[in-house]
Amino acid sequence: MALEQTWRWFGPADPVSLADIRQAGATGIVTALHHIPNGQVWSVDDITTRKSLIEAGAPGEHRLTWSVVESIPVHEAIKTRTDGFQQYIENYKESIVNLGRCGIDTVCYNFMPVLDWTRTDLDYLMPDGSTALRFDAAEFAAFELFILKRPGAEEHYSPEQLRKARHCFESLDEEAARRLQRNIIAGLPGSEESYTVEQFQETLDTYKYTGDKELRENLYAFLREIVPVAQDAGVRLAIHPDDPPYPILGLPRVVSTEEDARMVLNAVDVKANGLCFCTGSYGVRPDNDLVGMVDRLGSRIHFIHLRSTKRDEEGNFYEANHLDGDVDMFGVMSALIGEQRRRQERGRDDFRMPFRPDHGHKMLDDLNSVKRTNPGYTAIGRLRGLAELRGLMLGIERASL
Ligand code: DNO
Repeated sequence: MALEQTWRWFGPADPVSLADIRQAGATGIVTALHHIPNGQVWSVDDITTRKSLIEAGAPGEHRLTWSVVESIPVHEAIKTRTDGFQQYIENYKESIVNLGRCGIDTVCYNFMPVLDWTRTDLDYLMPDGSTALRFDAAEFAAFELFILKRPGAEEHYSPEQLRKARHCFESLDEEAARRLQRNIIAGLPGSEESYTVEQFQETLDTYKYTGDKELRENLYAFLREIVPVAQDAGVRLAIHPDDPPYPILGLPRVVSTEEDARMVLNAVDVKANGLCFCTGSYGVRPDNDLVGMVDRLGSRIHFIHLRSTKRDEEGNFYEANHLDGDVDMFGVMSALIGEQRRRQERGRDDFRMPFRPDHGHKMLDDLNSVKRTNPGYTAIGRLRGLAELRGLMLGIERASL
């Protein structure tokens, strides 16, 4: 046995095709119905059509399966529990039931306010000539303070941070400032939302009455409604952590630490309520002990994102190669394989533990080609990541037989 090797695919328009994924050696596809607007029901028809496209293959061709849904986006009204939220929850339930009927049993989602993942630089030059995604705290502050001009933002920064942010802003030419704004609010792949500066501030304002406590309550109230439905439908839910895993833009953050994850699991204490264990997101915080998290929370990890970041004390980080950076990938992989063995020994039927190489550098032909790959979701960088992780997995499994 081994963990299931999966790959994120953004649908028929993804420049990295199903045929490419087959050659990368992944067997599971991670995807979503990106064309359905947030909040609307995924019908059985739509799901079946996509599933057939993924699972069709010429005779003799190695077969792909739709392994994980990433993501059914959670409508903002559910997070703030404002106008229309009840209907959006009903729609969410219906989508889960429909997925279960189509035999798709793992659904990833997140509960990050307004923005899904956030980076400031999508082309950070690495010493080997490839480029990585990066979060630069001073650039982010420059955007928040001088481009967005968020009221009250200064209070969240120290005098030193304010100085650095101003210096950073003053060094940006018009194009660089536009690029920074676009990177932050125009929507990274999979985020489904895209804003202008005005719309962005308006959306931030909708969190005026939703602080940390309220967001947690709204998440748990959402879970109390959807988890029983998922459990009956044979679907496992996997919440993705906050990325980056600390508050930004004055917004609440409730899935950043081990304690947060444990509270989510305890809110509805059944197997269907589980985690997406993203080492790249949790790993940005030095106080998250990733290997210990797998040991302690592993029985509820339904989906895994493997990626490493390299952080510094100022809150900056870049995405390192999968086996470099701050994440102890050997330790994490060993713990995950241990968890899978425990599941098998206990006769659990959910020992298919899907992981995907999360993100990858832009490298080789992807650097110069006319092909526009989605930031982080290049073919070759992820291929390198998957190959390294697969080798690590095989080595650990063989060595511990
Ligand atoms: C970024 C992704 C996230 C993730 C969502 C899950 O690359 O890991 O966008 O898909 O947060 O809902």
